[in-house]
Amino acid sequence: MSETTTIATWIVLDSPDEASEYPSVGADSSKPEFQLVYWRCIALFFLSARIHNPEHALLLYCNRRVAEVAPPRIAALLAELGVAEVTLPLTHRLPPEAAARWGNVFYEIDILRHYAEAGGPPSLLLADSDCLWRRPFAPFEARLRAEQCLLYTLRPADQKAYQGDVLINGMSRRRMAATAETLFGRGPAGEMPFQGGEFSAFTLGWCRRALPLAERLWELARTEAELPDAIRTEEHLWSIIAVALGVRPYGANDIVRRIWTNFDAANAKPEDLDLTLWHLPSEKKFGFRRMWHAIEAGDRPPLALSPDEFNAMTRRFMGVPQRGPRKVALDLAAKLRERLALAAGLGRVA
Ligand SMILES: [Mn+2]
Repeated sequence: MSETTTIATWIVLDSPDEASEYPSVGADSSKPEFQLVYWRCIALFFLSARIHNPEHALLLYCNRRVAEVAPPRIAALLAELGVAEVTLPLTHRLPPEAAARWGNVFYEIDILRHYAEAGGPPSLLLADSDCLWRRPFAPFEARLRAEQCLLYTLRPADQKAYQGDVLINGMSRRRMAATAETLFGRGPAGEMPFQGGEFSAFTLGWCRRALPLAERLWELARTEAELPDAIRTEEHLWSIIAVALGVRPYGANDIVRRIWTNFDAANAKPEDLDLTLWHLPSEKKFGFRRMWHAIEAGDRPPLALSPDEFNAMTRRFMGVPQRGPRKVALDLAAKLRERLALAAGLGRVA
């Protein structure tokens, strides 16, 4: 049993009747092209995790057997990297009327429950698959043991419309604060912090304390599925639980950042080069796709890349801190191809 944190991500393969829209990927999450976008992210997530964290256990949660659903080359890479697999059905899904977007994200409750019940590693780090490792996690192990839970808190500058009444992906911060207060007797000291769902790291003990709260919030989310200002995503869950259990805001903000690299909202900056983990939501179909193809076509085995070589690639392919002219041209061409395909009614991933 590893004494270090297990590094995990997840993927849910939706069937056509379960499909929903994911704004930065496409309109139908049951399509193979949609799912391939995520498999490439998973390949690079774990490859970067392994290159920077040779001793850490790696784990993928999936609702199907990886060997049956992953593209064969990606399944082979995951095996070579030593990525373990937990096959876990998705049992927390809001009705389609309430979750036209991001229908899968309450899978994190299934993961919390599985980890709380099955036990195992002393701590779990759960990240979105569209994240890339740039440095080792080891320097933060002691902080995680001391604080029990580290979360990434969005700063007002990182989040459009940050006033209390404004819905952030379907729920206002005012309502999140009131929910924490009403259900768990503890509201925020000042402004309600908004926790990004892309990163959470917690100990087994913390997970066992958080699980009943998550289940209670899930009940509420289901009852309020028709309300305009209610729990819609895992970020609302994390934000409320964090306040209820007194998790310090900004605990992981020097580890990870949500970096926008796309046309109108780019906010990458030189300091991002110091981070341990990059979350790159707008690169799923651009940087991740091209970098995976480059690695697949490369003449060296992926694990032969040194951490520095790998970081040079992620910097170039993801355009952090800025996009080079070649990436700008390729991104524009890819966007244009996508528009043309849509216009032609080919129904490709948008
Ligand atoms: Mn993401």
